[in-house]
Amino acid sequence: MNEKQLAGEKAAEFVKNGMTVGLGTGSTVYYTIRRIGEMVKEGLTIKAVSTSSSTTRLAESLRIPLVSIDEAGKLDLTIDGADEVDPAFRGIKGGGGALFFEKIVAAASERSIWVVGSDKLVDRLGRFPLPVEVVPFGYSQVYRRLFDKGLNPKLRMSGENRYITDSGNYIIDLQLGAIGDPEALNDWLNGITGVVEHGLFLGMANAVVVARQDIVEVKER
Ligand code: ABF
Repeated sequence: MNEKQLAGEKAAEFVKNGMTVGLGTGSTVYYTIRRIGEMVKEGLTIKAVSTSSSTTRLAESLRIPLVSIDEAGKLDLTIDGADEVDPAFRGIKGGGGALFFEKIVAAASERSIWVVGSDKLVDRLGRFPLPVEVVPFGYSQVYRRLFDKGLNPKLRMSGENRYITDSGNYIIDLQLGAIGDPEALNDWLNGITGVVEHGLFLGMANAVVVARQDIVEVKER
C-alpha cells in the first residue's frame, strides 16, 4: 500500500455516524473519500461538504450524501491534503487549485485533519510555490505588486490558457524557496486588493496523519 493510501484510509477512522464532514481535494484525500464511500455502503450515516468539482464528482460516484456549505451549518470535521506542513502545523495548500473553497470549509469546521505522505513534512515552508488566488479583473496589477515585493510570481497556466479555479479566478504562484515569517506574509497578502485567498493555512490543522513507508502516525497539534 502506498503512503497516500495508508494516510488517507487511516484518516477515515475519524469519521463517525451523524457527522457533517468536509471532503478535501487531492490525490491523498482521494483514499479517505474512497474509504468513506465504503463505510457509507456499510451503513455509516453522514452528510458531506465538497471542496471542489473533482471531489464532488468522486463523492457522487460513491453515493456519499452531499450538502452545500450553506445547508451544512457547523461541520464536525474536515479531512484534506496539503502540499507542505511544517513542525508548527502551518501548511501550504492549493497545488490542486482548490485552496479558496478548502479554506472556507476548513474555517467552518470544528476540527481539521490533513493527510500527507512523509514527503510533505518540511522544516520551513516555501519550497512548494505558494498559490495566491486573484480575481481576473486587475490581476496584472496584483502581479506587479507581488513582483515588486520580490515574491517571484508566476501566473498559473493550464496548457496555453490561464488556469481558472472553481470560483472563476486566476492563480499566481509565488516561488519563494523559503518563507521566513509565514504570519507576516499571510497578513501582507490579506491586505492586497484583488487577492481572494492564498495557500498559507496557519493555525487551521488540529492533526496531521502522516505515512512514512508502511508506518502511519497521527500527529496532534
Ligand atoms: C489539496 O491537497 C490541495 O490544497 C493540495 O494541493 C493537495 C495536495 O494533496 P495531494 O498531494 O494529496 O494531491 O488540499
